[in-house]
Amino acid sequence: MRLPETEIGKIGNLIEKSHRILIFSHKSPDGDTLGSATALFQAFKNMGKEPALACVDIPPPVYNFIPNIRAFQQTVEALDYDAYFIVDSGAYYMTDFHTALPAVFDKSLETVNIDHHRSNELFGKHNLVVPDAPSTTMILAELFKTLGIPVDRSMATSLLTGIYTDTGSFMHSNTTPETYRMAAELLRRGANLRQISKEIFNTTPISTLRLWGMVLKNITQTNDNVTMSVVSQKDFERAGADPSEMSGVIDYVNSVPGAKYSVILTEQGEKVKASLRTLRDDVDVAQIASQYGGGGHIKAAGFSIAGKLEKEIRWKVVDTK
Ligand SMILES: [Mn+2]
Repeated sequence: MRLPETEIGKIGNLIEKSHRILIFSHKSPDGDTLGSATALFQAFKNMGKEPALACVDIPPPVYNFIPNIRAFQQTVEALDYDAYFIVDSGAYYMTDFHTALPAVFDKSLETVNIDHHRSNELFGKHNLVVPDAPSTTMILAELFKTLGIPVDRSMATSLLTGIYTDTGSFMHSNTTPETYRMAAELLRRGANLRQISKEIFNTTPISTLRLWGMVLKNITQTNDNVTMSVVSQKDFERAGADPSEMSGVIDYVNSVPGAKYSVILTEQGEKVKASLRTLRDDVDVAQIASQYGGGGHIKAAGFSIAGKLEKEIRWKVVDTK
């Protein structure tokens, strides 16, 4: 993993001269976007600056252990900051602030886009996009090192959370020797591994277990060896669960031996969201997702289309218009 030097220099200068800095996480936030944003927040606080955090959605309770997580605001009053950081967001619409705050995405402000999605649209004035990084927090850990910004205990926990969640606890193929080395360094700096593993991997609310039960019950295999499952709006209601509780179940669906890839279709309002995963080296799910206007990584991607799920002999997506 190499950081582009000229971009690093510019971002370093921007940090130096900025005092009030707003950091955006993406909608439906995960451990990586929340870990990235809170690590930056703490770094800026330690430097005597005035950072703020924004995310359209309230972070799911499972991430309550992340330092600074309660500082997230769901609305932004005015664009009167010196700099804006957008983390772990592959496209301008991922923060869901593009309608309310279009100026953040037209390069007229001092915006920094830090991300590891191959499909990143480079919407920032500055773009630190490293597609082979396993997580955005990994890019930030490197950035802090390069710029000589000290990583304290709280930042270490935030950064390790992103590495943990985006590598599926060091099990996904994006895990490299460098990932382990960085994790070791973050542990040395006091990252709270026990809390991360307990809260994220060993805590499952009953509503989540009920929801996963429905996902597993609905599994089918297509003729061309794709493992598929679906969750309807009704399933969420029956389980008393919300869409954020889907996180993790795809790894079970994606464990069928020899499957080409797996996909879970989730009905969310007037949209159907698809999550794709593969364990095969000859399949690129980012490319499949891009055919439907989505994107992501080679082994983990997704897209979303307007429509509802309707059960026939097989599940299919129908247009509601
Ligand atoms: Mn990520």
